[in-house]
This record gives sequence, structure tokens and C-alpha cells, in this order.
Amino acid sequence: ENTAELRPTHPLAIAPVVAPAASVDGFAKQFLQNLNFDQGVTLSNSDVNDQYLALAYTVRDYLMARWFDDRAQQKAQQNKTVCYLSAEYLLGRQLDNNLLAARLTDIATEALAQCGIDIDDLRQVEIEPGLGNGGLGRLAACFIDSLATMSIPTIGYGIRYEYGIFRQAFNEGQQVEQPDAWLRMGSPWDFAHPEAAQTISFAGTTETYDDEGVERTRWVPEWNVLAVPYNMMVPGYHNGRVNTLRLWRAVATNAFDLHTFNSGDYVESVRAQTFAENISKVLYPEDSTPQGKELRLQQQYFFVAASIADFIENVLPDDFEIEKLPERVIFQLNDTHPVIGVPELMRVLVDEKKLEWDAAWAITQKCFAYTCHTLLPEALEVWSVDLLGHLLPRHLEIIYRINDEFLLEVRERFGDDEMLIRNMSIIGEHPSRSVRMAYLATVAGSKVNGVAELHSQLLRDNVLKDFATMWPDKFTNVTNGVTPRRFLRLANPDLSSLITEALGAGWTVDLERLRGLEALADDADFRERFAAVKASNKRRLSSVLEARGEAPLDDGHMLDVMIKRLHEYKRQTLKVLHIVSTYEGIVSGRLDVDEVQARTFLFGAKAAPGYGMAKRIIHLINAVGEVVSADERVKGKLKVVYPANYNVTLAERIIPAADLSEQISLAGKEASGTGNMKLALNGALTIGTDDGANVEIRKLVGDDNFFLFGMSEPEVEQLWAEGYRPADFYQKDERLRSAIDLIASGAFSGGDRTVFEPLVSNLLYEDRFMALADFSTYLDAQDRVDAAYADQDGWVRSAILNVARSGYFSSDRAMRDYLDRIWHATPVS
Ligand code: NTF
Repeated sequence: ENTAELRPTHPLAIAPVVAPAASVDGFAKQFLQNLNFDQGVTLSNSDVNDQYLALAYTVRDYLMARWFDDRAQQKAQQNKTVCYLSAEYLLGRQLDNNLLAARLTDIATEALAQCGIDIDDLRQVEIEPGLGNGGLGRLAACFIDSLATMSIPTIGYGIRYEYGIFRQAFNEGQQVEQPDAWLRMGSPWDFAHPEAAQTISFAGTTETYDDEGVERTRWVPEWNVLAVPYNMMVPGYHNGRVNTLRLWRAVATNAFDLHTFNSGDYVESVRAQTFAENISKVLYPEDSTPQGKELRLQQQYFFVAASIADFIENVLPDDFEIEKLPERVIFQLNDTHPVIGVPELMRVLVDEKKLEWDAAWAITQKCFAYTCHTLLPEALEVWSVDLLGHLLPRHLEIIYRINDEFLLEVRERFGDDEMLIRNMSIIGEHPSRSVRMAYLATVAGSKVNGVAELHSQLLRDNVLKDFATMWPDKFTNVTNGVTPRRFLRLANPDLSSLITEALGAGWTVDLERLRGLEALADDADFRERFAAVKASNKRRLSSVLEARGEAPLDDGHMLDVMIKRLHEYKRQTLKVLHIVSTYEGIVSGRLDVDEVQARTFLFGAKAAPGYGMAKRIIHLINAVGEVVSADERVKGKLKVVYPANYNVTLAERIIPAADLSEQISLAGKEASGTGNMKLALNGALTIGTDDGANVEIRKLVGDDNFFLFGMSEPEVEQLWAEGYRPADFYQKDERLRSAIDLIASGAFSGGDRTVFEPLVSNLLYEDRFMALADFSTYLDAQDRVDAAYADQDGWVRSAILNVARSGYFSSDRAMRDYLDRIWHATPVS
């Protein structure tokens, strides 16, 4: 690559790029060199951040040659590339992952030890890039890991937010948000490429013009911004492959102020440039509830337009025939956030490449596929026509034409059924004119997939029913998966060693091999060792919590975890009602405290800053925790732990320690869940509803090793249809009444009844997610949990079976499914 346009004569300049020697000495030498020449310090003058950065640079150095090779190969070969378009990548820390992928962990540990440095101290320094909210962003990160490990040419495209998901703190039990300045101490894992910047335009008008006898349309934008790519390495596990994650940062163009702010006020016009740079400033912290803000649409168009242009201009060869685009790329739309890419590709093909509309549309339809990640109506993005037309006037015209032609097709198929036409139109009329992005994606995509079997079924039956009738073959399912490298091999080293000892090392890339553990569930010696690993993971978590100023975990407690975004549909409140009910039972004498199974309830959850009810629930959890954990009548049997700022790094410590996994969403609301998979894979037993991927987990691990409760999705539908009155359940169930009354009485708010009143009345009179309806079966299921836990041998056996039967939930399998059903791309050798 170095020699492409230059004519070097120096022998070193002609030689291929090589990695440093893969030895302790080679590593130490490179590390010290990076410390000296990149950080500008000697070892004795360096601090821990210098050392961390030099270590990161060193790991990079080992991956670099492979990265060059893989990019050159991508350009040279005519392989189809998966372009994963995602507004979020919740990556987690990079150091350990990259050390593992490059087989450098032991070498680096020893080399640093010889420099007098404990690598563990450096691990702690890394601030994780939190460029995502929750499941959707973490899924994208798992997928690119698997694609690299499977040698699939992939580019992950996204946004390099300057501030990722906010840092959560608690002030008197209430969430406060702080900015996440993750770049402050340096960002050793990415490479800026300002020379490869794309200019991205906004607003203005459109006009028609005569192009040698052909009438064409062009967009005359009003302002623009530079999209500067930052490349990150995505190394495959032990296969030498290094793919690229390309994240775009917004930088003002020089022309910006001259064009729009030509006021003669130099200082003001320079200041105004920062307007454009706001585009990549901050991740929107809403999970599943888009706000329809203009800046967000700017972000979406910004990264998608830059990505499409980048692929066409820089990845495809110069003489590429654009008609063949579908042979070379699939743009996978991670939810509706990148869907504006559909009219953008049409604009590029029709306005710039001057293709006929029909030809352009045929290409576009083959180049996109759409993954839907939700069922909540409020999570389906819509953009007001006014806003979209103002920001992207040409795209709105294109969307209108796509819609006109689509609705003609609907009429041809189904006749002039005006109701149906209105329901299927990409443009919604009520409450105001808007573009329904999920519909646009469905019309444009070659395939539409849900993320778990139940979810995909409900998409076909409800949310996108008419589209599924029209195009049954367009719809498919790919159940989510998680990367076993990060969430088992790295997060749970002791269990990994135990598994490798039993089965060999191949499971890391072939997770179905975990089936081999089934036989060992009946082996008392193996059970003992498995239990010892769980106990040691709990101790490790306990020290992590202590270091954060939390109370340590008590021995003998079942660790009962609920870790996920705070959302009403996920029903953290139902979990709180269980805790309060148990507490109330002890205090009132209904339960004998000496008979109660000791439990630590661990929560991890952030709430969207503008989501009032979710924040109240956080407050309630903390308030209940404070009272329950301190009440002597409980004799330390119930503890609530809620560490602030739950993130990937903390998840990696909690998951291996968990005994019980709470997956208690109302059936039909959680599209899939992925925390459920990570916990089962690490030997936690699930208590859960028949929702999302829980359904598949239960089928695989077996009913004996899973605690099912609650209404099924059809039962939920039926209860709604009959008219749901939560207060009836309150009246009927004494345990429920006592628990709610206790909260309402002010017992957790210093006697102040007003604090949780909105929460209580919401439960009693609205309860959209039917927590009260599922309360009694939930408590029954928790009784079954206690009984099962009392038989430790049986519990450990079930935990082993959970691990053994969770291989299906590897993101490698999910990638195989995408490849077979949607992408049809093949690995490179
Ligand atoms: C989430 N969706 C779903 O709520 C989870 O059930 C699922 O596991 C993940 O996606 C990954 O598929 C969203 O965050 C969003 F934004 F689509 F609503």
C-alpha cells in the first residue's frame, strides 16, 4: 500500500509492513519505544495513563500489518462487503479484547511485569467508549466482532460522538446525569483521516435543469459540514483478520461561515462554525423512545450520507459500474436510524450518476435490508414532513415519489381500498403529516427481520401486517446473539478455563460445543468446581463494588440481578414489588425471617434524562434499598445494591457472578433481549416471561432449568381487549395490596406520601405494562426459585445445563443466519 503512488528506492520502503516480534522482549521494546516517542516520557517519569496509552499503541502495532492487508484485499477482491449502518456502537473497553484477539495477553502481561508495571492497573484506566444506549448498540458491537472472527469483509459505519451515554450518579437516590468526556485522556484506538473527509450538505432548495435535453433535478443546499472518518480496528479472534469500524465526526468546513454568516463579524462567524460541529457532539440518550429532534435527523443523515459516499468513492474501484452495486454491498439498517440512506442512495444514483429512476430503484432495493428492534409503537421513528423537507428537501421529494409508486402497487394488488392505502402509506397524516421510517425501510429493503422468533412473528402479525401480506418472502427472523469472546472468554476467565479443560479451546468460535458440558452436569466433582467459580466471581464482583463505595456482597446470598435500561415495559417495578412484598411479609410476621432465602437484589440501569416515570422508579429502588437493607428485623437477609452508571465494563463483572437473571418484561414488548443470553451463558437461571428471546432460551435450556411466569402474549391481548383494571388485582391479592400500601404510606420516603404517589397511582389506574396482573404468578415463581436454590446441588446442575445449552445464542450463529437469509456474502481466505 505504501508504494501505490510513490516511487521509493529505499529497501525498507519497499518491504511489507511487519508486526513487532511476538515475544516478551519484542513487546517490551515496542512498549518502551511508544512510551518514549509517542507519549514523550521515560518509564520512570510516566504515569499510569501514559503507560496505558503506550500499551494500547503497542497492541495496535501488532495488528497494523494485518489491517493493511485486509483493506488492500478488500479493495483488490470483488467480494461483497457488509456495511453495517448503526447510529450506536456500545463497544466496551478495547484493551483486553484486542490483546485476546491478537494472542498477546500473556506476552503483554509479562513484558509489563518486567517493566515493573501490573497490567491490571492499566486496564482500570481505560474509559469505555459508550457510543450507544443499550441492547441495540451492544448488539452492533457483538456483530462486528463476529463478522471479523468469521473473516467477512465488513465495514461498521457510525458516529464518533464526542460525548457518549451520560455518566449516571445518584443524589439522594435520584439519578443525575453527567457528561461522558470519554476522549479526554486520549483515544488510542482510533485513527483520524481528515484527508478522507466527506462534505455533507443540508437544507436549501431543489431545482430542475436541462441536462443535454434531459430534465433533471438537483439539490442546491444551504449549508454543509465535513464528515471526518475515524477508523477503529475490529480484530477477529485468532484469525489474523482486522476489519474496520469507521465513525464519523462533524467538523466545520471553511466555507461554512462565508456562505451563511457573511456578516462582516469575523468573531461571530468563527463562533458560528461550532454549529456544524454540534452534529457529532452527543449521543441522544433515549433508548426506544426517539424524540424527533432536528439535530437527531442531522446526525442520521450526516453519518449515512458520508458512509454511502465513502463506500462508493473509496472502497469500490474507480472504474466500477454502479449498476453492479448490489453485487458488492449490502447496507444493513440497524433499526430506522439510518433509513434516510434509502432516499440518499436514490439521490446519488438518479441525480449524480444520472440513472433512470426505475433502474436506480431496482438497485436500491437490493442494496438495503432492515432490522426492526422494537414493538413499541412510540419507538417507531417518524419525522415530520416539515422538518424533513426543510433539512433535506430533495430527499423528501424522493420519498414522495417512492411512496406514490408503492401505493400504485398496493392498488394493483388490493384494489382501491382507501383505508388500506392510508394505513400502508409511508406518509402518515395523523396527528400531523410525517414520514414513517419503518415503512420506508420495509418498502425499500430486500429483507426485513425481527430479532427473536416471537418478535418476528408479531411484526408479521401486527406492526407490519399489511406489508407481510403483500410480500411474505421479504420477512424473516434472525434471533440475536452475543459474542462469546467478550461475554464468556474475557468476562469469565475461570469458567472459560474450566470449559476449556473439559472440552478443549474450540468453543470460543464454535459455541455449540458447550453441549459437551451436559454430561458433566451429573458429575459431582465438576459441579463443585463450577460452584467454586461462581463463588469466586461473586467475590470479585464484591471487591469491584467495594472499590466503588458500595457494601460488599454477603456470603450465602443468592445474587438476583436485573441489569438493563430502565423502562416501564421491562418492569423494574414488578421486581420492586417482589422485594417490598418479601420485606413486608417479614415485618408483618407473615413470613418467618429465618425461613427466608437470603438474597442480594442487584440493579443496574440508566433512565433517559427526560423520562420522568423511569427516574421515579430509580428513586423508588434506591429508597426501598436503603430501608430494607438497614432494617434489623430483616436480619441482613435482603440487600439491595444499585451501583450507579451501569455500563459494559460493569456488566462484565456482574454477569459471571449472577445466580438469577430477571427477564420480566410484559409478553409482547421486549423484542429480544441480549442480557438474558449473556446471563444464561454464564450459568444464571432465568426467571422470565414468555417474551422476546426468553421463549427460545426456555425451549433450549428446558422448563426444569427456567422459571416461567406471567401471561402469554395472546393472554395479554385478551386482557386488554376485555378492559384491564389494575385496581381489581390490587383488591384481589392481599400480598399485592400490602406491598403497594406500604409504598403509598411513605415507608420508603421518610413518611412523605407524595414522593411516590404518581408512581402508585400510575400502577393502580393505568399500569400500561400490567405489572399488577402478573404479580401473583411472579411471586409464585419466586417461591419456586427459593425452593430450587435450597437444593444447591440441583441448582448448580441447572446452571451448568444453562451454559451447556446456550451455544445457540452466539453472535457467530446470528451472523451465519444473516449471511444465509439476507446478505449472501462469503468469507475471504
Ligand atoms: C432493543 N431495541 C430491544 O428493546 C431489545 O429487546 C433488543 O435485544 C435490542 O434492541 C437488540 O435487538 C431498541 O433499543 C430500539 F431502539 F429499537 F427500540
